[in-house]
Amino acid sequence: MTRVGPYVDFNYTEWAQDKVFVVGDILVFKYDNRKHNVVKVNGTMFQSCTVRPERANQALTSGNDVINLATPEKKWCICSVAYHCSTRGMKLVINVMPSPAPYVSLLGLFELALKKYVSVS
Ligand SMILES: [Cu+2]
Repeated sequence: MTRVGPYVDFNYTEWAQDKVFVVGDILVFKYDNRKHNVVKVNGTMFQSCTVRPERANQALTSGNDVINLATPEKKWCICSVAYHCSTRGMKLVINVMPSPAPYVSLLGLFELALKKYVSVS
């Protein structure tokens, strides 16, 4: 489980840089919901810190928001309150990697192939 604090003036991009997120991880945003929110946005909205109304309606506002990282993709989240995103650094982008499971089965295939080769020779 990875926790992201409710910090303003904190460099989330830097914080996320050395963290590896994989499918199955859970991202928890804990914050004072009278001051902040969490909006999932796309890359363009992330860059400009603007949120289209339809996204704003889907803002997470519980103060204890759980995001299941279910698919390998880039995820962008910002706080859309006041200028928290553009001037206080409340924006987070992470890269969700595929879960290690496929590599395990690939290794299994490789071992099978290796055994077959050995038995033939
Ligand atoms: Cu905020």
